[in-house]
Amino acid sequence: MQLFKSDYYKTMGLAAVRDKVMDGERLSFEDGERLFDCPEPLAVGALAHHARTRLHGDKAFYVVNQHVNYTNVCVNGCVFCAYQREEGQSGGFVLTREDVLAQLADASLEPREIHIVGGCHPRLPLAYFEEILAAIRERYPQAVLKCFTAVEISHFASLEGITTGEVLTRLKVAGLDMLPGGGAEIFRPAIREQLCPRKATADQWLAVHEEAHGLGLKTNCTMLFGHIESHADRVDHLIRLRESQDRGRGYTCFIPLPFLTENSKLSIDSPLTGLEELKTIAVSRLMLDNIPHIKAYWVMLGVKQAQAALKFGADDFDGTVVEEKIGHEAGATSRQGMTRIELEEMIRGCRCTPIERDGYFNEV
Ligand code: V47
Ligand code: SF4
Repeated sequence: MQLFKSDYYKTMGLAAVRDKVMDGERLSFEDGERLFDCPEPLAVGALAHHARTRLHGDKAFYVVNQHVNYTNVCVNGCVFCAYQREEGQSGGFVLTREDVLAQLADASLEPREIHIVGGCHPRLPLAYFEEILAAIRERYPQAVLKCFTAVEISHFASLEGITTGEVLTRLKVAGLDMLPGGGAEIFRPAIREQLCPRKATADQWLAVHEEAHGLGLKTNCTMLFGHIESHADRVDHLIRLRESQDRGRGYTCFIPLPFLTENSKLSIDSPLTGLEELKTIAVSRLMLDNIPHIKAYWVMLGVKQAQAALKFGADDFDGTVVEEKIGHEAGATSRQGMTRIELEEMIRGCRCTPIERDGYFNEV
């Protein structure tokens, strides 16, 4: 393939990076910056596609899953978040355990993954979450319960006056299998303090994931990009995740989340281009050599961009989702939910082979 010729990469300033990718060698911080500086996104994308193909061939994964958001009331008030409401503010909601069960039942799916997250509510006790998990565990024994971000786990711990380890242990007993990847945002303190000064710090976020790994729980991880962060901040974030994975091997999937600007208090000078989104997904695949899967989250990317991402390093299309609030409050124009048949058509449309998976990425 012309794109892989070393002369071509020499003109892009990426000859050494190309050789490392071809040899399966780990990329450095400077390599990550060089990839972002490359003027030609296709050159970066081709390397990421090579790395993705080496891992997964032409497979693209999807899951029959369902998202439930139990509350939008949150004490953190992150500046980018269009979803959050103050307690008592109009539009605020809290679901009861019965509401959660009814939402799951309404979809008439047999989900293999149930994704439950919400705001950091000032008063919901840990018992509320234990009861929800236990009830779902009983009704959906086949589903992987991927619930509560590290930020929520830290919040539950401080409300209850117990450690995050105790929270994780109690939730695991109630039925928790996995933590979703949300709340990571950007780790570097100078950016995090401007985006979300009240939520768990980067060190706390990483510590909760590593504690979860120690308890045998798998987790995902994310990066929110395209706001006030620099390329170096993105590379730093990816390397911190890679180092964390070296310590515990518990991360299954990385989800790059492009910042959606609607209804947000955060105004930015230059919104992301589609190519910058794709390049960031590609650099993520290349830097995160120890995280098996990269998700093209169609809800936030839009379906067509998620399809393109499958050629820029991503190998997972997420799933049926059913109803999503966080991205849609922020202006996501993607629809609510897709069927298994539609997901397979989208994947085949990119000449990839659709593979249905469970929450742990086992093929089903
Ligand atoms: O933590 C909030 C992000 C995340 C905006 O683990 C925004 O499988 C863009 O983490 N524009 C929640 N993003 C979503 C998430 C996720 C989604 C799907 C699968 C998994 C998984 C995880 O959404 C938040 C935050 O980083 N977010 N506001 C916004 N305006
Ligand atoms: Fe709360 Fe999460 Fe929104 Fe931050 S991103 S305000 S923690 S709901």
